[in-house]
Amino acid sequence: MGQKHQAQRISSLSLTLAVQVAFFAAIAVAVPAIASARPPVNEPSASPVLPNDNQHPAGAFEGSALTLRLRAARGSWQPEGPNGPSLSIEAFGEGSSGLSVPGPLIRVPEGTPIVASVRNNLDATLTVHGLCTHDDTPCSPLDVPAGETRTVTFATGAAGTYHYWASSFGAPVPFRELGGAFIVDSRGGAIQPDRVMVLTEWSSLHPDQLRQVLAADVPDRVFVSMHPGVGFMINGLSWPATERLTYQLHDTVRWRIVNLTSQPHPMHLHGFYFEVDSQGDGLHDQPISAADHHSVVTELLPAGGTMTMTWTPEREGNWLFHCHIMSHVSPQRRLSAPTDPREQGHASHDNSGGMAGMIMGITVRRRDTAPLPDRLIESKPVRRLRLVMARGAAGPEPAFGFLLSGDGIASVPDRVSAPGPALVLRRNEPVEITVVNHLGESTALHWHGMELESIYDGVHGWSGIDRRVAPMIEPEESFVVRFTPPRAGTFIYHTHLHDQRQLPFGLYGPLIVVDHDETFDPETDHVLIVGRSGLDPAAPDVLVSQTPVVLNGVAAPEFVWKAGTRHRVRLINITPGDIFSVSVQTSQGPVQWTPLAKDGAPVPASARHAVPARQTIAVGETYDFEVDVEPGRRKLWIEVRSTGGKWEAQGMVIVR
Ligand SMILES: [Cu+2]
Repeated sequence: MGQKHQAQRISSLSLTLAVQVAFFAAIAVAVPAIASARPPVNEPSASPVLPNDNQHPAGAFEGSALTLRLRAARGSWQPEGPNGPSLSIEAFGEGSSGLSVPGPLIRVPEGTPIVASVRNNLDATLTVHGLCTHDDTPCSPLDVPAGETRTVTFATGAAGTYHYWASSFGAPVPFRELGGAFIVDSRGGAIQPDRVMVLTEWSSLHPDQLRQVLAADVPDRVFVSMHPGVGFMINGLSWPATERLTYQLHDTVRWRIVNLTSQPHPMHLHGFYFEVDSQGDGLHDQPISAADHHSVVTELLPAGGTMTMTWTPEREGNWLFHCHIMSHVSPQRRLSAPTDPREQGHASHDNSGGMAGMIMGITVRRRDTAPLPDRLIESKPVRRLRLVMARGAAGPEPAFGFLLSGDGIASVPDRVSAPGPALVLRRNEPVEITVVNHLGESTALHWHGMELESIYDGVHGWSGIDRRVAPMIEPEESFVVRFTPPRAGTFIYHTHLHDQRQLPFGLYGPLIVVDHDETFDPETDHVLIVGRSGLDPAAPDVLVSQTPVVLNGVAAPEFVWKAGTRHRVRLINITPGDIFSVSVQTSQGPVQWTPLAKDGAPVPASARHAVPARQTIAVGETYDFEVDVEPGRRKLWIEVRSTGGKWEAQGMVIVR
């Protein structure tokens, strides 16, 4: 099967999955936060469910075949560590030994015969998915009645990153904790060291409630009305209890990410680019050919999807890998003691950076013999800028924004800009930005996509080296950030406070880096930055999807583009948690554009050709396109829709 055909097949499979899980789509952004303070009471007799770091394959070899004995049972799980709440959940274990989240790791060389038995110690029939050969044949689920055991024998199929999962209430997609990674290593050749991360999603709803959700016309509304607690975990733990990964400078880091949740997750790596080596749907895995490789800082992992990624830590210090959907990482996802967003200013003393949920912390250490990491070359003239974070117009809700001044900025602005102004830097030119906080509340500022030193990365209480970590920027204080952008492209600056308030109040802006010989010409270079504005008045602590989507800060912006010339469009999504489809079109449908870059890195040559101007973009992603606008007057429309087709915002472009 051809590369392209295969890729299409995978994306259509993902699409089917996406349709199946549409009822879950709005759940995580709409969950009332404080409800998560009520986890179910621990069952005193329940066996413990331990986190699984996926470093020890399950099963035993009998001859050349792997014999695997899975057991499903109810147990007691502490995803926030030994001091956190105990949750009664259904989980898999191996043989008669302990239960774990994720379930036991299945990891075998390609071609290994597998004899897998599943013992069901739950009180309902268990439907098990994914215990199949990974090839083009369909995978029939295995039903295991309560109290019984079923055995299947199958071959591995192709090498890749897969998963298995089960449900005791007929869930149509991977959901909850009954599941694990299924890795098939290539036959022959050394196995490269890697780590496997399984993402799971917990909710406090019991199976009867979930069946009601499944049967509802508007399932997310029913889900929210039940006020569930919700959590997001990596390898069975929620930040800050997640495992800390430590690497040496210049290591090659390989990760396999397995999404066993009903939600897509735009996964973002701070400070470094990564390459996506393969993408799959749990049953199939498609390697990405070397010619199609490209570097990203954020990759959208579909619900039930998998990816394999590689990166190289080039600078020491503390870094993060996390989902960029705010409600998957906000402090409201803490099950033990959800933090009141308004208390966030005082939370800088703990080690959570004001976050919880789907986050991994990474520490990069210097080898003794390693060359010094790139530092600001002090002998070069440094451009000095001042970026003031301030309140704008008074009203029932604060409007937050920025004032930019300094070297190369023509005049000091007389009013606060929300979102912030395009901060235009030059590649390889050192810059020093003094960030001043006049907000009247604490904040932190992250330079999204920028390859800089850890201390300047903007995660308060975490970014930095050893004990020298970035502080929270307290009211009326400032923080000086220094970096030298190594590549030209489209990036973002945004608050790193995940209190669900500062971002929609306007604390974000475009960060543009131009090459030595380029100038940023707003006549032909257009930034389209998508965000959301304000809070839902009915739920002041929680952002729900009814808040307005804004394009460059307004619902219906107007642009003037010069006719008969080539334009560049820089598309940025920095909503709290949306995945949108953005198009540029006439009444006849989308115009044509040519992809240039994603996340500030060039797209592969194979993608540089004119395509209809429509792009799916998740929060934390940026895309650059080139558009040739024909001579003559006309109108173009920039449309922002949900991936389900719902209209969200629209900009008008007058071409003349
Ligand atoms: Cu997420």
